[in-house]
Amino acid sequence: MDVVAVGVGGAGGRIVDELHRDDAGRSVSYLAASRVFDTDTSSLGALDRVPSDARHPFGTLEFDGSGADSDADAARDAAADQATELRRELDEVITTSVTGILLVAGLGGGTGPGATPVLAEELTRVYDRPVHCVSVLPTGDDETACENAARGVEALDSVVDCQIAFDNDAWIGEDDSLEDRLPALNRELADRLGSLLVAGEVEAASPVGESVLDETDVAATLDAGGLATIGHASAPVSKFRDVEDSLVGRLKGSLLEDASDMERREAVTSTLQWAVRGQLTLDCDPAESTSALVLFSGPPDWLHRGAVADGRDWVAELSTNAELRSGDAPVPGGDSISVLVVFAGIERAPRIEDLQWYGG
Ligand SMILES: Nc1nc2c(ncn2[C@@H]2O[C@H](COP(=O)(O)OP(=O)(O)OP(=O)(O)O)[C@@H](O)[C@H]2O)c(=O)[nH]1
Ligand SMILES: [Mg+2]
Repeated sequence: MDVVAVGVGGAGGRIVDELHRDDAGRSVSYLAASRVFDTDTSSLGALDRVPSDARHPFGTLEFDGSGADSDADAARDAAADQATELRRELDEVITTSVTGILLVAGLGGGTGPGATPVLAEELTRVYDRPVHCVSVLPTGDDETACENAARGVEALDSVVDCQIAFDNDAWIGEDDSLEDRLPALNRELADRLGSLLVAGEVEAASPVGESVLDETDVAATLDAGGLATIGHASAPVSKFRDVEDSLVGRLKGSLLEDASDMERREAVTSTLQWAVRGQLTLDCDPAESTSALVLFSGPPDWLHRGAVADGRDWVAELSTNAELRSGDAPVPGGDSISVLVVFAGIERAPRIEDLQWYGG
């Protein structure tokens, strides 16, 4: 897809910053442009990759440029007063080639959950493009944050096409400090979003897979609405070579085309299982999804046809109620195998039910 990413609030801005980094490192670009809106001018100033003229403070009269301090109602009112101005900042970048608008916000503070639904409503009113939101959920120890998030998820549910959820709580160990972990979490999230947004965007010169996803498959998967969760795993193919750790072994290991049928099968199967059973961005039961997507990529020799077909069947069985789209993307000369899975159209997930208890 070719998206305009719009960060709202501190977390939104930092994640859009990471999307720029991710996009710059890929051979095909998915990021047409970005904008970041915040009530806090110092958060805007601390961004790295988002161009300066793409950073816009708002609500400066109300908040004096120092953020909404978790007051989501006040942030919503400030955004509503300036909705037209904010949307106009996007007019010049939402060109005909743009296939979607990706809002990004942490829903535990004030600016994110307050302003994002207002902006989403304004954008869906004016543009005939899908509007998706990356909704970051707070950790479980702060009541105000949980209440803001519960209300934010609900307000966004009625205005955006789909919310791709990222649950900080599931990604932070008991002894971790959130602050220390944020850069790594933002990188991981940007990497998964990037992998999804480039799925189906192939370089002209690259070989075609057995079954190919195109960008309309990504849009159609997210079109299921509700919540979406992304799983991803990647492993060097050398990991699946049964070679002793010796010089001879390493030389042998570099001859990837020598991999046995069993090694190639194992590489596809275990990477898929890590993608689904490792850490999804939001924990959920795939059986709750109404649409799903799975994409296998790696060196052409390693995309074992039988294992890819079995893997697809396995995902279809887990997501029994979902329409499943799948594909493979050969990466000539690549040295790792990766699997991306998406479950969308989810209405129920344990963490969302926890949050609803606060927002009820
Ligand atoms: N994954 C991730 N989560 C973040 C990050 N920064 C903050 N969060 C989470 O998102 C929630 C909202 O934080 P911010 O985005 O800073 O809040 P805000 O929208 O700027 O709202 P105010 O500062 O109150 O105006 C916090 O409760 C954290 O759980 C980030 O960089 N990455
Ligand atoms: Mg802030």
